[in-house]
Amino acid sequence: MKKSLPQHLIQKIRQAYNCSADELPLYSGRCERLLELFASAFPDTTPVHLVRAPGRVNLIGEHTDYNGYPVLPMAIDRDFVFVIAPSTDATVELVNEDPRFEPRTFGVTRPLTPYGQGDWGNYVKAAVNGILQEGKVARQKAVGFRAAVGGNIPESAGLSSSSALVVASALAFLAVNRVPFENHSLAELLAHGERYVGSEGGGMDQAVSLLAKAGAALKIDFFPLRTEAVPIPKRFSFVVCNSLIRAPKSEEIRYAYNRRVVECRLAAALLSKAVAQRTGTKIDTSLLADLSPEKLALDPRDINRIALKVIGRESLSLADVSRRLERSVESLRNDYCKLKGGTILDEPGDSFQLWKRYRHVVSEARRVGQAVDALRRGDISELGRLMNESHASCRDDYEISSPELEVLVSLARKLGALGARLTGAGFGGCTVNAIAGEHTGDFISKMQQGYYHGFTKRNANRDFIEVENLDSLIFRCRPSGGAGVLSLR
Ligand code: ADP
Ligand code: NG1
Repeated sequence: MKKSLPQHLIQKIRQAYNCSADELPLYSGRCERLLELFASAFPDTTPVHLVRAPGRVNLIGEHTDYNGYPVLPMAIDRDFVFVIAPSTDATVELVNEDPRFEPRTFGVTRPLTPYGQGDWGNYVKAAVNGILQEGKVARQKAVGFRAAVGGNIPESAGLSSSSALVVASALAFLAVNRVPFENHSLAELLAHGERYVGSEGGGMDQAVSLLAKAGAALKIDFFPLRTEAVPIPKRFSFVVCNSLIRAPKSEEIRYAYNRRVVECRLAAALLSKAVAQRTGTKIDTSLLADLSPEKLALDPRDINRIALKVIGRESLSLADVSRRLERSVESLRNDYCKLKGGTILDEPGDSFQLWKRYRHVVSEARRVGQAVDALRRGDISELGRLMNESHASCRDDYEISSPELEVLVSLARKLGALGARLTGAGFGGCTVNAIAGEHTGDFISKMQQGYYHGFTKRNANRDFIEVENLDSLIFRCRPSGGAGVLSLR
């Protein structure tokens, strides 16, 4: 039976998506479908809340978050929506509108063992586990929930479908347990909580999903988490293009991501020792942002010189780093190579690339500050220039681009993008393109023609997405508001 939404909810949905009355059915229709799914899966239960958590596109500031440096993402109008009600028996019961994701049920009063790697239920467990471990909800008194789940964020594409799922799950669990929370501390809790799935991610995705403001990008600083909305002029347009290469955080990509986290920690350890020797102050950190020119009150050129001297341009083995730090390889493994859950990252066959990683992170951090200024001034050309520089640094120094992403960015620039860069973790996934608003339609249709219609599978070993619905592969992002819980009553 068709379920319609109460009027007060329709108004709130309009606000959340920052949409016009004409566009409303697109969003409200989804909620209605989920109400129907809930009714058929749980016929004896009345739904109580609607939970929404958006994905994001990162405009600039890639792989800076776990180094303590800022980022500049915006939440997008692709999200997770849950229709929920409390359960009566301390279990979480999930049905998903997408049949690829099978129903999941788990109890919340016992320690939560993960499902197999890559299982969607792990992101829900990650949220519940994080909240229980922090003692926000007492395990023995915890109430579970029943949820009809719908998500339309392209997955494994650098648009943070996983974190949006974690955030929606956390809000659902807190809502049924009637636990109040503060968004900044919840974002910090969930950034740690998501490591339950095995990658050492930073805190950008959970923070923007929870704290975004409609119509704006969000500058995020870390340790402690601080956010500042930076309005996006209406004449700017940001278009996402999917490279058609899936970048799931399964074995290979997870290793490549975690490896970079470890490389940055080792670079910070070397640099902090050298700076301490030079200034006579003891600094013991594995966070590059603790060694910024502002924090050290040193000229950036001085720090750069010290870094080049202590790190050097060549790749380094753990044994090399151990000699330079005068510490055992074993202690370095424990202090810098340990991942969540205690596993130690294997040393890469081609050794660690510390100089390139360091150079990317500090230059990217500088670009984020400049990009915030450009956005505030309404200078889209300058923002685009910084995005192009960021892409080059991600490709050459951080080595997270792919042949398909390269084709996409160069085509986009030829077709009028003022800036084009990979977005998110990289290794595939999407690009983000800065376009002058009036050219958006033209840009999208030319990109469809140039990339998607002519796409050939160059390398049969890659994990491709089939070109079916172009609207989910190339689209203009609407800067949307952060996650929330709406009452259905
Ligand atoms: P991303 O960059 O999108 O966060 P990840 O590879 O880290 O990519 O996470 C993607 C995972 O999130 C998927 O493998 C799946 O488990 C989960 N996921 C994404 N979309 C959905 C969905 N609509 N329903 C259920 N789970 C989803
Ligand atoms: P995506 O693109 O969602 O996998 C990851 C990290 C971010 C950040 C970016 C790179 C997670 C959950 N997210 O994002 O924290 O480091 O890569 O900028 O691991």
